[in-house]
Amino acid sequence: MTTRKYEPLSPETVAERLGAIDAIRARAGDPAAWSVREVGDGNLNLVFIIDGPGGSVIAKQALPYVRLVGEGWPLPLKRAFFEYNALIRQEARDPGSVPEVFHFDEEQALVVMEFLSPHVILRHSLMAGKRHAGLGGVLGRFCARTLFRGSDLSMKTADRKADLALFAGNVELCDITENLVFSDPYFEAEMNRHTPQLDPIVAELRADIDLKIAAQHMKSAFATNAEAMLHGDLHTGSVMVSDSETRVIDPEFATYGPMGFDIGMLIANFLMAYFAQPGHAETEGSRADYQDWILSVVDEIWSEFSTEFTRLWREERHGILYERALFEDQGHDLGAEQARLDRLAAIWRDTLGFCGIEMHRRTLGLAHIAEYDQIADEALRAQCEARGLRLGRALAVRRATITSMDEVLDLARHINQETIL
Ligand code: SR1
Ligand code: MG
Repeated sequence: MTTRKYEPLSPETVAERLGAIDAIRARAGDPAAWSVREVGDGNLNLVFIIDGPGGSVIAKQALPYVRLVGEGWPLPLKRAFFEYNALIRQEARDPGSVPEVFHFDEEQALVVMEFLSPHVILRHSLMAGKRHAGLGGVLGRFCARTLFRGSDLSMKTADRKADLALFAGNVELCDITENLVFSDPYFEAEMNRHTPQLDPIVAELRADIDLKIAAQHMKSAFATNAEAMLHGDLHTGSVMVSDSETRVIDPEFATYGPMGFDIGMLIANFLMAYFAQPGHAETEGSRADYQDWILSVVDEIWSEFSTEFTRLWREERHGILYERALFEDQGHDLGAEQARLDRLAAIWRDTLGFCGIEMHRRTLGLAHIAEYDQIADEALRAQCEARGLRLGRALAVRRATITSMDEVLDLARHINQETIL
């Protein structure tokens, strides 16, 4: 396989092309008995489940274009290289949080990894109204560990700079984020789409100078503040859950950027799932308790992130920043704590800013969320989306004055009661 020129796999060719690879045979057994399905439902790649007599594995292969749009939008295959490199770093930084990688082939843009079963994509669970104990804790700790341990707070200078250079090559995927997330929602970009009933609100948002400035400030932070290795696309479609376990998948957008980007994007997707619940309720109001649960997960993500970040700051701050020689070693423990609080406050502001912008782009841009899109009743869908847009605007523009998660959650509850359209 390694000597062969890149060629997309198909269910019919997988056994012949991958059957000789020991790492895969060891998990799936005799290739003659494999059964292969293509199950990719994301925006970019091919994903195959290989079921064999020995077990199942996932083979994920990049396509040379954006699957969602087609061959008219070419995209380099090297994103598989960034995904592989991110996965092995995330596993080292937060063991057990991501699927185990069994095989990587750079030429074929192919990562073969653990098949997570009986896990489902979290987004589907959020539409079905299913709860997962401990979810916010796992995700908050994942953010704290991968972000802290992938930053100057933890890494030695040579490793940090080598990784910064490595992930700086993920140019095209950063370009997608820079355009699709931070700019396209705020003008009539070609690939945008939105629910027609939102027209007046969309016009208002596109005329909102404070909002456009906020979006560009956040874009500037994304493009210039190389604070930590990010997952880069941490939404609820990048999380798989079972009754007892949560795993994070799909880090092909990995890059160095501000910590608040991952946390903000993640929280935004929970908040949109919150506003979407009336569109999935069995009877009117039947999802009220479930909405409370979603907000409790948001609360837990931030509180667990802060707690774990604090622990790591005190126990693992061995990188190039805020050296102990300047603080604890001189008896200035309180100074180290002050610096930690300053850093957490900056991450919080970024988190709110990125959260607000993500809520806009998933409603107005090219890439939407199933929680909204699957609401068949357009008027109801628009009402849910309008609430998300309103909260998104408040978080992005007022990110410097909203100082607690309680304020965010109260705002969400309040907006959830409003009739906007
Ligand atoms: C063209 S790619 C559109 C979106 O899909 C990915 O999941 C990212 O979120 C990207 O912005
Ligand atoms: Mg993805």
